[in-house]
Amino acid sequence: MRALERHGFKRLIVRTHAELDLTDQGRVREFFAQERPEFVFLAAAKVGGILANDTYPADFIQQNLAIESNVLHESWRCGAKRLIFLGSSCIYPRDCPQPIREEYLLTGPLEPTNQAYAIAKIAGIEMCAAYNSQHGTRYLCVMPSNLYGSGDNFDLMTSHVLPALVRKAHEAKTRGESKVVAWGTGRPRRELLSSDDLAEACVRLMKTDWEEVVASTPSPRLPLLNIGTGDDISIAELMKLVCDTVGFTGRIEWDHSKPDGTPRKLLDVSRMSSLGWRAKTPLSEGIEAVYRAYLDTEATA
Ligand code: GFB
Repeated sequence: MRALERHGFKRLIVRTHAELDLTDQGRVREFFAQERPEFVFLAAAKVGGILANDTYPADFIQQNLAIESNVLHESWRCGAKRLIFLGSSCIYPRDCPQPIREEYLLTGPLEPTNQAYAIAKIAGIEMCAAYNSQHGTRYLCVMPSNLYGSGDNFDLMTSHVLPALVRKAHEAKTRGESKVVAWGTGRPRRELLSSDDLAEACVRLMKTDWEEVVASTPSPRLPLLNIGTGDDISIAELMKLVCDTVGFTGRIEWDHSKPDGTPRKLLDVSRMSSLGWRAKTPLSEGIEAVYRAYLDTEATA
């Protein structure tokens, strides 16, 4: 929303989850028939961190398949000009060469902890390609790396790594604890992208001539672009940066009973660079912003 307003778009049509359940086919059909949007950004999804994905695979696959099937189909029926479908870097094979190119999709087994979510998102990519091929739609799929940003989820069981570590370090500091416990071994590496940078990339892509966008993807049958920073960091290094930012000086311990997940999922971002876009938020600034966002939620809790 902030990126669209910054680019001067006025007629923004939005609904909160409470106002419109995108898994409800009838309600989605009514909404699209009534609003007839020209440009659709499908960012809504059932999302969560590694433990949530590992614990609730049925929720992740059922809700995400329903959301994308309803929105992609009704966007076509109402004649939307363009659509951007957001997925995640976990769609790629667990052990594919790094950095990961878009062409590596479906070339190997997935990471088990998020396979249900990944297959739902891969189905969405295939649906975009199929509608483009059969119906002439202009659907583009973008795959961001791990995201952080305002409005993030700080629940310790369902959140992604950065908000979780920020909350854990803050609580350890304010409680005067001597240690903070993170999950896994700390050895996996993750590429952390600001949601504001992702939003800017998506608005720029929507404003870019369709032929130029398609020419930058692997092929019309794979309308797919990675969006990332091009750099990754180990979870252990990330935890050190978070503790420095929060001001926690105690010990960092690792709970090996929790899964590490994919060892690494660094995206090849050369296609987006060739379109003239690069992520610009330094991770240190991002961590400070997440900490400020957490303190704001704490203050209003
Ligand atoms: O961000 P995260 O939950 O998801 O975990 P994934 C990233 C890494 O951080 C894992 C470690 O190796 C975790 O073990 N980690 C350490 C922690 N401490 C914590 C903690 O307190 N909380 C969390 N959440 N992680 C997700 C996929 O995988 O990536 C989703 O399951 C989606 O489907 C998302 O694709 C972007 O990066 O491992």
